[in-house]
Amino acid sequence: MQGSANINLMIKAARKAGRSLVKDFREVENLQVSMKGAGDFVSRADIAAEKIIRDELMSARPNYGWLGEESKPEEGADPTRRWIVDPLDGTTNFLHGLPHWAVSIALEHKGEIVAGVIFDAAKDELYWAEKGAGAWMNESRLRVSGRHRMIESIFATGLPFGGRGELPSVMRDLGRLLPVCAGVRRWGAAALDMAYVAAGRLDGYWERGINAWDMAAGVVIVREAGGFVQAIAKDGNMLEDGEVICANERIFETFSDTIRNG
Ligand code: LIP
Repeated sequence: MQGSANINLMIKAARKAGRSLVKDFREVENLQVSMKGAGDFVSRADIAAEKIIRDELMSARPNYGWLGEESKPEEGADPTRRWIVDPLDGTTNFLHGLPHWAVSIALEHKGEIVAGVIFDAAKDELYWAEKGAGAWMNESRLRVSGRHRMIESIFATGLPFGGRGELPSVMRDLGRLLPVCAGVRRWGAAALDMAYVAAGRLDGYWERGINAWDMAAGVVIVREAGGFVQAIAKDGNMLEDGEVICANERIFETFSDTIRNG
């Protein structure tokens, strides 16, 4: 599958950052770790990976804006386009030696995510999509699952850490969902949860209290794989609200009703 110049640039940056992260992951016990807030870690690995991505993308497209987890946001000379980047989604997994983390890079144009790359470097699985061109994992086309019965479906979410305020809502969500589905997973990397929905490994995913960079690339990848993605609040804006719900198109309505209305 041939991609555009932008997606090729994003893939190149994700692979380069992925190589640096794999090296750091091998010696993870030697990394200096600091805390940005309760339960929110950062290490030399995240910062080095973000620099690699930023250098690649911003030298090729100096007029685009920038929003990255580990650096200051920047408005570009072209105010309609910006990169949205999480150099290491699943930092807590990474720092505990759990091989479930990813690089996530998205391109937004006029408020819409038009291209996304999620690279699971530890498993060499590269998920990517461009609006109108389908979603892919390495060379294979992605398609969401076909399940339509809640009781046969599995979902993923994130659990708020460090005293974050979403705990009561998440407990309420779980109370509504667990009795009617086949299971709920918590893997700790939002970008991969969305990639797994696109790949049909999960039937749906929702999470409250995350950031634009955790979900941006996943939005276009799930949509291009045939799934639905929305803000949890019906007329909300996912990236601004930091809340997202997605699923295959057959189960989305029942799943989102369960989360929204019980
Ligand atoms: C993490 C997410 C995880 C979520 C955490 C956190 P980070 O991103 O991917 O699923 O539950 O709140 O945001 O901080 O590792 O990039």
